[in-house]
Amino acid sequence: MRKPIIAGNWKMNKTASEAISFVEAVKNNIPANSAVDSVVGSPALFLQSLAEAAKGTELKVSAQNCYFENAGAFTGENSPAAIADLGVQYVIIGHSERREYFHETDEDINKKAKAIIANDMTPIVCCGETLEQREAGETASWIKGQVENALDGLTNEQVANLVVAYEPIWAIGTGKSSSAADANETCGVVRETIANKFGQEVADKVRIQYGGSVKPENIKEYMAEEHIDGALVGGAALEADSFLALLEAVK
Ligand code: G2H
Repeated sequence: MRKPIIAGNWKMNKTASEAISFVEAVKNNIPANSAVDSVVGSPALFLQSLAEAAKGTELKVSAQNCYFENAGAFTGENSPAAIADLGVQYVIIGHSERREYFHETDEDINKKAKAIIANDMTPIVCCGETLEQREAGETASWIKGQVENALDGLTNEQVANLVVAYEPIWAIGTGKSSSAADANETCGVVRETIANKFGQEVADKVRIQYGGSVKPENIKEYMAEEHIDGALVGGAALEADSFLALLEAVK
């Protein structure tokens, strides 16, 4: 049985006081004996205060990005070693917004995955196709390539313990969610790709999230699908009430 994982991705939203208010409102209200991992993905600026505020609770903190070197002359970047030292447990990598606006490549994402794991954190590795690719029937081959490249060189154990987030780009922040059946089909492609490269046992363990306009009203449909083990949620994870409603829906 794979434990469900719900991760909020705030993107570039909130001030420091808004971020802390969210964590204070959420951290002690996570469903008791929760059968779901609850994660909040914050801008780097607030990671330290959020990790301190969430310490000892069921709420875990995620960065939205990091660099792949631990230290050096990389002006403006954030070290995975320094992020881990704050008590942060997850890092989202390869989000389509980072690939598109900041020109991140599969190779960067692979290096970041290795650096995150080396610092005892869990990568949430994003993949997803554009509308043009979907309409051209290229979704499966594109996702297969992204997953193979992102995970290249990792051990079976490392892959079994990470999280993959499938986010069709055309469903991100648009209100146009993928149907649960379509999302499941592509999450199945992710699992099959992992099975072919790392073996069925690893594929059975790895957790795969769906992301793209998930909200409390539709999350149950996704979670009912065979290959969907959680959600990466943007807009509907910005407010504490909505985030808690997502957790309640899957507990
Ligand atoms: C997809 C998702 C969060 P939203 O990017 O990663 O955002 O739920 O707003 O579509």
